[in-house]
Amino acid sequence: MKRRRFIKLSAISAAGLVLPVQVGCSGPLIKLEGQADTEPLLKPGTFVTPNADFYILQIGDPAVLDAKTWRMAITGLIEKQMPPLRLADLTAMQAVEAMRTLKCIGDPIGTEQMSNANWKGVRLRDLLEKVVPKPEAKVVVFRCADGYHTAIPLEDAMREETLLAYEMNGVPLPKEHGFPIRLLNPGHYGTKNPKWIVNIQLAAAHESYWEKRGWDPIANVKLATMIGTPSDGEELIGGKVYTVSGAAFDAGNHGGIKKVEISVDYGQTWEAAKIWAQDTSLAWVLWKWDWHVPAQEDPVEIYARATANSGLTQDEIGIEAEPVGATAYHMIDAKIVEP
Ligand SMILES: Nc1nc2c(c(=O)[nH]1)N[C@H]1C(S)=C(S)[C@@H](COP(=O)(O)O)O[C@H]1N2
Ligand SMILES: [Mo]
Repeated sequence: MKRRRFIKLSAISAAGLVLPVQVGCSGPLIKLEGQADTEPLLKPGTFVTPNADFYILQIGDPAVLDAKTWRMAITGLIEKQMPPLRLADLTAMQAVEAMRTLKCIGDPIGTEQMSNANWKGVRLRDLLEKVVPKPEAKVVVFRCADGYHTAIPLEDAMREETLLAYEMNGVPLPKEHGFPIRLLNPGHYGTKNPKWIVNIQLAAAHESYWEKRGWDPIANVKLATMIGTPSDGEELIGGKVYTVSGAAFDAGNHGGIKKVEISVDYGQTWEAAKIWAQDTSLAWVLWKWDWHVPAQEDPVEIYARATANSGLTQDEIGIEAEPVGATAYHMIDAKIVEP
């Protein structure tokens, strides 16, 4: 029996504070042709994660901000000054709606710090064009009400997909997810998606909260697959069909997900899973595979790997989460039992 070998072994430490995530709500579903309305036996069972189920990670307690008194100044290396922005100034601008998946850089392989929502907000570049960054400005620094701070390259800030969001699944951002404003930075792990923003500063350079603690300043999302069903240690009934299911995501960094494959024979042979829900490459894909479980008692390891449109396939051997995000594919242990 094989277990994963890592290139680099280090203690697992999550970039953020893990709070309990509840399960069990239903949400809207992006359907592919011939697809049923809900997939209650799959995990994730909905394409859009309901707000109450969306993972939560931060360095301390959520900041509690009042929309009436909240202001966000844009400062630093800019040509034109602008009075601090009020929430109404942002909601009066041209709005953009987009599906985006967030994933934590500190995720050990296959854990569930990955969720997908439908967001509404404004393009960051629409604001930056108003203040006109000086030529020396190379990064955009976000300072947050909980003391968190992080920076992204100006080039990334000017991408048309980079959004300042004020709504999540049709409601104002919940307190836990950054009310009133958070950044959605495509292609990048959660660390680069700051919540409770109170100041935006154009600067030449900046060392962010997690970089000071050893984490990757770039934080590009790596190709990832997660097995949702079965869970580790689950007993599967021999002789029946069991639907193995999960999610895969590359945040568009490798051209999007091309296929997901499953192995139940220690990686000797791979079966194609069916992608049953998807949007752009900035959102996860959900997949499933019906397994005719052999009718004999046996321990079994289930592997799932994704291949991106760039041709990159996840390998059994990879790196652990710290400091740049995990890469190897997901494996779980299950057990076939007699009916
Ligand atoms: N202000 C602030 N923003 C933050 C953080 C934080 O600690 N403070 N944590 C980051 C991390 S590590 C992650 S994974 C995402 C998680 O976003 P979510 O809680 O909305 O899922 O928020 C990011 N934004
Ligand atoms: Mo994170």
